[in-house]
Amino acid sequence: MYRKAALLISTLSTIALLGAGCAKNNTPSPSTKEQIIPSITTENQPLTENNQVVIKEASIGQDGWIAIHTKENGQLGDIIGYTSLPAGKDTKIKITVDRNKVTPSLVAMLHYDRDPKGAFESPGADGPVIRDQQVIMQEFTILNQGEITKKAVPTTNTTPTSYVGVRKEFIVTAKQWSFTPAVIKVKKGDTVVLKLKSTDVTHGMFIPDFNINETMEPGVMKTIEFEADKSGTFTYSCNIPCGAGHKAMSGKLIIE
Ligand SMILES: [Cu+2]
Repeated sequence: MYRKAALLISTLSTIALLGAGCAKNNTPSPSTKEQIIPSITTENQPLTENNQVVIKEASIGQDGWIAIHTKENGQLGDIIGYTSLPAGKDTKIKITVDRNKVTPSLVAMLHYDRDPKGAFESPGADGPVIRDQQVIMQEFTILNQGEITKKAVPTTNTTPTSYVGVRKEFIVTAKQWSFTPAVIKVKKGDTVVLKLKSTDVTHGMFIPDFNINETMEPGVMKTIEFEADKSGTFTYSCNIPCGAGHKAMSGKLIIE
């Protein structure tokens, strides 16, 4: 146990220090609901067949995100996948990544969800969570890297390639009488992931153009997924009568 703690300290960050402290003293974590210490714990793992990695454990004091970065030549690279991390602690968090960009080592990093809330904006408003001047991140190894076929990247061919859709995730919060975000923007070809939640009463998520008709119960997060296979501006609205302002409760889905 002690040796493991020492190893963690030598590799990374505050989390490791805190973790080791807890392990040695065998006392419960000092975190309270008001003050959750942001942390992330990863394990080396194979990439799953459906291109997912699993984060062992993560904690955050306010709603945020976990982003997976590549690591090349010792440097942090692009974000190749992310998922939302609601305030609190979560375990076994699955994140879909871009298989063609996976590097032998990946880095999981906590990010804030700042205004405009619900959409992951990085680079942009949703910067990394920083505590004691440290970014909260942890590196892990992809054990089956050798089996992952890399797509050949043409270096001399300058023909523009058509847009390859990516997975875009949004946390959509409903409350009397609006949706946040009120505008969701993606590109044609993207996979849209909506994590639906209500903070007051039962609402609905109705997007007739994509055959979506879901209820949003307070306190329950529901994840839906669909392909943005046509471009245009579509309306999403609440279809469960939820009070005086119900009819005005709508948002725009813009697919470019
Ligand atoms: Cu309503």
